[in-house]
Amino acid sequence: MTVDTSLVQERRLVTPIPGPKSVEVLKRRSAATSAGLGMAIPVVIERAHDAILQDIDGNCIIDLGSGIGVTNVGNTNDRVVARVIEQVQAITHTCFTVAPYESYIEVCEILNEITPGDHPKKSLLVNSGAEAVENAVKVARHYTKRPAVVVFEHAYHGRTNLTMALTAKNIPYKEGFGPFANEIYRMPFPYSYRWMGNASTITEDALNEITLKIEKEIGAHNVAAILIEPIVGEGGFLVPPAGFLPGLSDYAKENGIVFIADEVQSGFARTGDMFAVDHEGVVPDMITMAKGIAGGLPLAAVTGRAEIMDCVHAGGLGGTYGGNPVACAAALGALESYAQDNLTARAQHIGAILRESLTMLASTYPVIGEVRGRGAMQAIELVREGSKEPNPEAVNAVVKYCQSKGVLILTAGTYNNVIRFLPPLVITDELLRDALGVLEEAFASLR
Ligand code: PLZ
Repeated sequence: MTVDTSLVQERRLVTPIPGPKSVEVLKRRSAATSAGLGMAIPVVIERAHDAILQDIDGNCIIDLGSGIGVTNVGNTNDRVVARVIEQVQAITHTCFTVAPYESYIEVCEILNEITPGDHPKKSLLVNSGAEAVENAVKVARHYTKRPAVVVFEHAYHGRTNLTMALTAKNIPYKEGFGPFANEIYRMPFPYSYRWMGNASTITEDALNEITLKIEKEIGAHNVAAILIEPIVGEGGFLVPPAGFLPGLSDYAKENGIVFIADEVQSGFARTGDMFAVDHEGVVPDMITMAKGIAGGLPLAAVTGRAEIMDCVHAGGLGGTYGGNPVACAAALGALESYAQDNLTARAQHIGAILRESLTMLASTYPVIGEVRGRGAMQAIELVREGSKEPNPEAVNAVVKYCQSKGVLILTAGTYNNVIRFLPPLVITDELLRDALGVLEEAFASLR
């Protein structure tokens, strides 16, 4: 069955944002949904395709967030939609641990193939990034028979009890939600823009400090896993300095520690390589994936060394919905798109356009303290002029301006002062440049 999901890839405003129909439905949102849920843009979306979101008032908004790095292959991607329609009519659910189906197995075969390293690998499918991280930690502890987990400043790993403990930032993620899981140890992260030490020795200094802390405060022989985002996502798109990830991964290997790369946000062609660790040739023992994996359907995965993934007794891993057949079909469509539509090259191209334009903005507007990122995962950190003091007010003003003109951008950062760009990798150059023009107007309007 084919359906027409197309939408003209053009920004178009027919009402103010939010329009009258959105305002009405948003009243029902407030009345019916938990106040604990945030909202980046106050409009109600009716349909979407590639990089355009159309709201119920008919406004067409440029999406520079991809639903937080999910719709890398584009919203309502044709390959995803076709496979989902076919699958949902064939099987809606059996539970893979009750009665298996082939699409789950096929997704795992592909993940075992495309994740870094040519050692034997095995995979597990679950529903969300947080669940993938939880399972990676569970398996690493079971395998090593050790309790401790090493994580980093600025890290984000999810909202479940264990993953809140793994996450660094208190408000909004942790405030009032404790007590948290124990045996989690947080290490400094080499945030180069805010590093107090010597910039030229940041990698060695950070690694020395971390390994010393591990030796003195935990004991390396007690550490099951080192868990790290190869590019810190929610924490503000922090790219670790060259050599840091390889150094950390070597240290893990020397000490029998499972090295887990959380690629939930940085994975699936986003950074211009299939995975962010690929840029430095780092081969993690386990990798957690979600978001871009299935073009928007809820699916997540853990892939790891076969001997690690197989250490658990049968029945030790699972879940009712993990690897649902419709989500797996979507993943097969998305994975086909990564393989066939040259999306790593597109991410590099988008990255170059973003980088050039953001660097130019930074040279005109001193409120932009730093431009950073990799591929189609770029960010700007806003500060008060002449200092590095975080400037979340400027972020809010820029975001509001962009929204009012039909451009959706997302924020990030421990200090709430980062604007991040995560466009669908299928965004056209014209649409991206149009959005960047609006961003420039937003900065001009700050003055
Ligand atoms: N690990 C690196 O980025 C999810 C969070 C959105 P889930 N990031 C978006 C929000 O406000 O809840 C994320 C991530 C990294 C794990 C996760 C968790 O993934 O699919 O949201 O559980």
